[in-house]
Amino acid sequence: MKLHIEGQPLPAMPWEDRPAGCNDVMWRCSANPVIPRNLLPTSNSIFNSAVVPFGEGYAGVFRCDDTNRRMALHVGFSDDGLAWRIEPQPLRFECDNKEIGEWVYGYDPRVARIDDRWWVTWCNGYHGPTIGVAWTTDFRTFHQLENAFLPFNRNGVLFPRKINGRYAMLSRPSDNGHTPFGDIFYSESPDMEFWGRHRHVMSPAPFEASAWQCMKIGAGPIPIETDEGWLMIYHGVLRSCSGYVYSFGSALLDRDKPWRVTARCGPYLIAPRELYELVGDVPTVTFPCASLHDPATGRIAVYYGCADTVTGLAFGYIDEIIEFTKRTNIL
Ligand code: BMA
Repeated sequence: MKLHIEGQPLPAMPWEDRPAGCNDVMWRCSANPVIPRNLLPTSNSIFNSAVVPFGEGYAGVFRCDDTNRRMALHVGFSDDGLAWRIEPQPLRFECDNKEIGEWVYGYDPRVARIDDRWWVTWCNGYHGPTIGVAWTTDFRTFHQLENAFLPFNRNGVLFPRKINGRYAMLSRPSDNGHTPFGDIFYSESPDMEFWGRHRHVMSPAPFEASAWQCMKIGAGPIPIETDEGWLMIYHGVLRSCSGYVYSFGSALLDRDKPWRVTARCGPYLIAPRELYELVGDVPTVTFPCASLHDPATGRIAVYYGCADTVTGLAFGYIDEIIEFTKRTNIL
């Protein structure tokens, strides 16, 4: 039986067929890195960014660190998902509360469409990193709400619909530094302001079972709903002799109780291998924050930060990723 995948039709999404001779579950775009570090005259690096279908094309919220090495978010637009026009001015949120709306820093955005709003979550500086929440309908004006959690937290990723009547978010409690630990949790909210009913989703894997994800993990793109459950693509970190190595893989979450993991891959989908993933401001990082998919063909394109410097794209088929997740399950 054909897998049912939720989502809006996207037949013209960025895509390349699997290269001849490639046996990998996911493969890289031949134009990688699709977003260079200096797309803006003032950018040191553009990576870990979020894109969504918008109007006739695409919109996004991009992590652009400037040449002061300050972390900022910028809005961008694209006709094809590959060539981006990124606004030179940093995104500024409108907020009723001065204390919450005061900009300190922001990074690693995600964007989820829920009904007729696009919701941005990002790692927001408020006495340390926590999860900022804002919405827009036009990618011009963004309305910022309260931070979802107490510091310290990172990798806040919304589900694309209410679950059991409430908004739902994955996150990863952390510390104020280069967090050497981290589990994924699930939280619910009636209104996007008050978050509770926190549930544990998953911990790093045992080193002996799957070393690329043995130190910390964090959710990546917005989960995709299928009749096999929610497909969650997430990053995992290994500490090697020369530092942290960020790879990504996939897990399946129960549709109604998404804190229940039904399958989790052993091998990674993508790990730092190409020069632009191995060399940059932070070497050996592949960090996914967004994906586009077309339900009818099952195609998925994952946007991922490369070496904290540029942005790459990787392609795959959702049914093959699900089959891989179940076949290599380490639970
Ligand atoms: C994490 C985040 C990411 C970054 C990664 C590797 O803690 O700060 O933005 O890509 O480290 O440096």
